[in-house]
Amino acid sequence: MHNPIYVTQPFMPPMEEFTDYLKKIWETKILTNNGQFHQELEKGLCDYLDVKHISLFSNGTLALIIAIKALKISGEVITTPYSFVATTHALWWNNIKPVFVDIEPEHLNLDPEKVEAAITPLTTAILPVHVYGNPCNLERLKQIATKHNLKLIYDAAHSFGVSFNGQSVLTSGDLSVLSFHATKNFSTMEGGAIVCHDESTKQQIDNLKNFGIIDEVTVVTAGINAKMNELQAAFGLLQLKYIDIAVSKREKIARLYREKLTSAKGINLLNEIEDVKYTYSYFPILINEKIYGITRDDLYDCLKKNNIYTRKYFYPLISNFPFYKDLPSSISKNLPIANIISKQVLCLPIYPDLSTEIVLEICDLIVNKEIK
Ligand code: T4K
Repeated sequence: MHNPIYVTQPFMPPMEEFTDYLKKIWETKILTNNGQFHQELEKGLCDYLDVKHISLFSNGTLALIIAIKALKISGEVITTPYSFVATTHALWWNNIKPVFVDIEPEHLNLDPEKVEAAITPLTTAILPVHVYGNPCNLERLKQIATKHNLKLIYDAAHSFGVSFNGQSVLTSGDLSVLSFHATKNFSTMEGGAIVCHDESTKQQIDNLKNFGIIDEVTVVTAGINAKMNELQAAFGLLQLKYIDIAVSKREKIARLYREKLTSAKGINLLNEIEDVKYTYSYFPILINEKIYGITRDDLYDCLKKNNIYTRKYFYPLISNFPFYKDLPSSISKNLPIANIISKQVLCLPIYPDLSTEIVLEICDLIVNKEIK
């Protein structure tokens, strides 16, 4: 049998090229605090992502926490239960009450049509997620946020390089937050970023991630330490050099899955949205056990026996974790679609070095249920 196949693996650039960066770091002895590579990566990402300002962070979760802090959000925030826990944890770290609203069934993002009913006098913001890189309904969410004078922060952890109608999704909302974790399609090992639209917000965010320090004798706010270091930034610069190759390999894998699984009975794929440029960070399938014949969990176990490690992103729902389950908005009757989808979803392996042979093997196992 082949080696274990994981849901993802980072794209590793040639090691010699990283050694060149290491040599420079050893020469200059600058390891962190807005060093040369940090500055180069911020500039490189602004150019590549076609955004005005970006602030790098040591990870995506701290970037989310600071994004919420920077906009002085308080009270209640409307968000999705169908995400990685960090989305809601970032609210908790800001003493904010999460208010969960259900997702729409087509692309599994926060359903804008259900948002307004959840707004109260305490609501100050909306925190949606572009789940698996499928853009949320940007226009509708903007309308609602404007009408009710709410801030709009997108958790764009899955949306590196995604654009809609030729424009980066990161330009939507007040702020967008990226994750550059090892499992993401662009990685700095651990890392993240906030995208904002003006210089003064960027300055404020930079202050918040660096203790509030302006210069040797000036501290303007009670900031935290959430800086990206030079090793992370150097790795990011190399990732950026190879990102288009990495994405095109992912695209090939996604197309092959689509071709082989489209007509599989009981397996549903998410439709791609027209005019979206995808970067294929995840490949979710939904298993309708009545038609497919076995449950999502059975399929997960069977693939595992074949050394293929899929993931149930996102099960359990955030609203079902003990920590959040007693919130009024967590009751399952409020979140019927999210509850159904989280029991059906399975994310299949997708990463640049995944071979065609393995993708075909995975598809065969799923379609023919020839699972030993
Ligand atoms: N918002 C959203 C919507 C997110 O999805 C995330 C993170 C965040 C916010 C927070 O951003 P960060 O603070 O993480 O930057 C993973 C990641 O830890 C997490 O970053 C990610 N979302 C989440 C969806 O998935 P796990 O617990 O599933 O990861 P893990 O360690 O089991 O890795 C999955 C597979 O990847 C492994 O089986 C093997 C492979 N792998 C993993 C690592 C860490 C590697 O090949 N190399 C590695 O170094 O959470």
